[in-house]
Amino acid sequence: MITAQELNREFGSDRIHFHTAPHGLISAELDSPGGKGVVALHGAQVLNFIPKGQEAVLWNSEKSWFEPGKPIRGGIPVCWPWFGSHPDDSALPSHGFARLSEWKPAAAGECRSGAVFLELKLTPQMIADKFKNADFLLKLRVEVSSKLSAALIIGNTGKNDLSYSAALHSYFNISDISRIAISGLDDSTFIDTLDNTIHRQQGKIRFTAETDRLYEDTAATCVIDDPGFRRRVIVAKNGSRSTVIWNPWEAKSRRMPDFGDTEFHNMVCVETANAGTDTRTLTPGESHTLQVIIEAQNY
Ligand code: TA6
Repeated sequence: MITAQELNREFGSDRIHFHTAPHGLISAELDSPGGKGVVALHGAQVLNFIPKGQEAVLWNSEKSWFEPGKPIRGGIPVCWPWFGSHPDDSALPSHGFARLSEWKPAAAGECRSGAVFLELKLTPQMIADKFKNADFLLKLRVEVSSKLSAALIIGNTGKNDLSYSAALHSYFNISDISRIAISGLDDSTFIDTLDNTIHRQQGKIRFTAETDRLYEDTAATCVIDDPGFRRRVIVAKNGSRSTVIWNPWEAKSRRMPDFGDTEFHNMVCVETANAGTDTRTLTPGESHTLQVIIEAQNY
């Protein structure tokens, strides 16, 4: 098991530092002039993004697990090779195995722009036998500046087509779910996954109850307007034609052991996906990049 000390020797710098948290998981701190990012090797999960002079942009549950084989509740979970429940076997973990696996650093450093980057990788050889179902190379490239970019690069290294669904399942830190509004999906069609009905979005999205929607055929940038924090959080994307919007509200929060009963007030998910009709198939040798770019603007 590689140590933070060994990782600092190979990838560390005055802007990149690996450390082992009390719960035993290793994460990297990316410290750029414009802001700071924290990325766990477990699941290649961005845990937080704190632009200079701002509140944390990403949300983390106080009740999150930080254990091998379990998902971390918050930040940007990497959902792959399936989004939601497995299409054929509901006994398999929700949102696939990428977020449950230990990824390895592949590259780290500073971009000419001054952004600080870390690249993590996952191969079939690195995952538990029960998930050995394809030849793939996954990379997650995180770049931190005054913005945060997270790009999941999926490569088909096998001789057969590779089909999957995916999402960068971003949890955002907000002042109060009943005060925010999300724009950008106006007029888009969405599936309300709570009752599988189809609707067209009229105007901004506001929250008064459990909300779990898959917006289809949209490459739109979403904007979370948060008057309580006096800021807009801009969620742009590339390589995605589907966006999921989720808040569990109270009853579902109480059913999740790794989610505080009242934490739903202070989080919302805007998820950058390849899900629903936007699932992808890669031919041998082909790759695809699913990217989210996050920026917070005070007002
Ligand atoms: O955000 C969409 C969703 O599929 C919701 O239905 C909810 O289950 C959420 O993901 C969290 O899933 P998780 O497996 O992380 O508890």
